[in-house]
Amino acid sequence: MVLLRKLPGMPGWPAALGLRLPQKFLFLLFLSGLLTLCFGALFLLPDSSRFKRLFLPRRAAAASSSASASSASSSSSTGDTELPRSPPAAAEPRHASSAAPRRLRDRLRGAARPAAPPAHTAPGSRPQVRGAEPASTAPAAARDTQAPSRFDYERFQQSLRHPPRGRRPPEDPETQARRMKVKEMMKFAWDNYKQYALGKNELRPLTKNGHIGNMFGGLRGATVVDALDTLYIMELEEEFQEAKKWVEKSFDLNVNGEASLFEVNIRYIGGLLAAYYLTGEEVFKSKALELGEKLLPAFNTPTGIPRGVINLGSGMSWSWGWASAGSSILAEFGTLHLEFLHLSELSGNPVFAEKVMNIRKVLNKVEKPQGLYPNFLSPVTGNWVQHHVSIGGLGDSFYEYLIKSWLMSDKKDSEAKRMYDDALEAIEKHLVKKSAGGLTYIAEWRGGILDHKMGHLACFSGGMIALGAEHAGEEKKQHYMDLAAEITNTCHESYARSDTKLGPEAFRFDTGSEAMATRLSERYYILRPEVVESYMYMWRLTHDPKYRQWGWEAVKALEEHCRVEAGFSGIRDVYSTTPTHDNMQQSFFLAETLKYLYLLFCEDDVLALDDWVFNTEAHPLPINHTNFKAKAGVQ
Ligand code: DMJ
Repeated sequence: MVLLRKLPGMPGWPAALGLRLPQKFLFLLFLSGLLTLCFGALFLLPDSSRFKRLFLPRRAAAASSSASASSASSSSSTGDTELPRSPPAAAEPRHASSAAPRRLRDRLRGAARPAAPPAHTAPGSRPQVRGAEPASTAPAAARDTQAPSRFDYERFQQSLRHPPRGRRPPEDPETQARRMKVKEMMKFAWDNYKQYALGKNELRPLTKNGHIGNMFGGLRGATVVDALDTLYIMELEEEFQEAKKWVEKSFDLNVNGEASLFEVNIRYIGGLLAAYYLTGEEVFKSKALELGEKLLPAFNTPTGIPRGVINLGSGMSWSWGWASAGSSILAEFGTLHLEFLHLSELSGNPVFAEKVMNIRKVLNKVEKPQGLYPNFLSPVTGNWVQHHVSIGGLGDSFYEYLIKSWLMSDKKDSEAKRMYDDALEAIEKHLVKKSAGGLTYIAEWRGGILDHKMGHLACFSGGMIALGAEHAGEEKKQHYMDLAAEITNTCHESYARSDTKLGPEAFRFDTGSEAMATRLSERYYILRPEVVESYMYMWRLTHDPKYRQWGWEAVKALEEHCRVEAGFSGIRDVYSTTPTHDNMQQSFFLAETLKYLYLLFCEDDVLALDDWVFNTEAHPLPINHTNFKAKAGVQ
């Protein structure tokens, strides 16, 4: 108004309209009211985030839209130097409204459909944590920023066949006591981490301080994020709230360091996704989506096969120095599928699903020696770099994610199933062997020559083969169940034959040794989960009590040799009755080892296998009973 009156040759509006003083006053009042109304309306309009970016300082606007992957990408293209550095993947179609076909978007808007009646009503079927707020009851402003995805959390909850924490504790008192013992171990591990290392990545239980390491590119709190779902499932409510509070207040994603794409995905993205699906707390979803965006530049290679290392700040990525000829690792680029489909599901942005579907395309194109998948692939040419095959380290979770992709798609992703079946057949033909003492093991393959060694990591395969056996053709079912049982038995032997009753990092079947480490450098145990993971699956799928017994042996050994004054520590030699400690409480001990042990002593409806698949860090991700939109990518 002031400006208008001063413009040369232009009288002020009221004067121009020939108004007197009281009328002028009334007119001004009316005009200022009108202006206030218009300004307010901009913020109330359905798609107001665009206007918010105009009016709010850039940083605040970016924060308000970080809940949606697509809006995050648009704010990163502003060129504002105060914003987190934008990944150079901006050319990707990220926004659901522009890139996703209408059909997909419509399916995302599940709200229009009538909600199915709840499949269960027992306590635990709804978020039980204080302050939990399902997505559909989030404040209007928060809903605005998530408009592209509109993931219907309540509908998802209703699709579950069992409450995630089950309906009742085990009836038999011994099993119940064992379950409570594992819960106590988890509380002990968490309490000590909280006291001495909260915000660091791991606890050093001997020196009572934190460890940061260089695997997570400056991200902190690996133990917090890895522990969230275990705390929730074990009903450690207070501890869960402590962990959640840390994520809300202190989990900073604006970091600038070199991260392992694989580790960030399985621990952080997997942990956050699981925490979101279990509780409906928006903070977990928005952090997972924001972090997922930061991983995308790793896929900018000639083939789309991601490189192993990424700087989360600059988006630059490269291959591990130790990986031959700049290659990418099978178990790393092959262990993204489950999490990335969920990122697309929750964000409404198909880009994540597209990235992992492309990996599959490349793998299907390249020739497999004897039907096997070597561990090193060039992200430039899409060819194998070395013919080393292993179901342990470097290969392991690639196979795991094939069968789990099929299960997670509610058995619709037949391509994944076919790839798994073919891979397992080749593994059985070329790598599965029987020792002189009758133990079945899976050897490693180096250009056609067998290395008769099995790593602790390879012991997850008992559980995986059992999980797949359930769904194999009639003629193969029993055969695969037997194979799974034999491998799990061999892994148990590697524990039983040590002085601590804990297994070594690798054990061999050559030079007269059977299921024992022969090299000093392979005698350590770092609280790994794979053996008890297989016990858990074998128990669930056979109900043979020996698996619970073996799990209990592991609990006792952990208590005796790994529990120290301020937490749990790995040990350097499983064959020593007085082992020295490595002073490290790994985050996967809380995410996996203790979770699988706990589930071993639960009823089958706790994180039931017909509702959930576990990612390779034991974070539960839901099976797509309600027709996840990302499945379109699969088709
Ligand atoms: C975990 O981080 C995951 O299970 C991964 O797949 C392999 N190794 C560790 C635990 O041993």
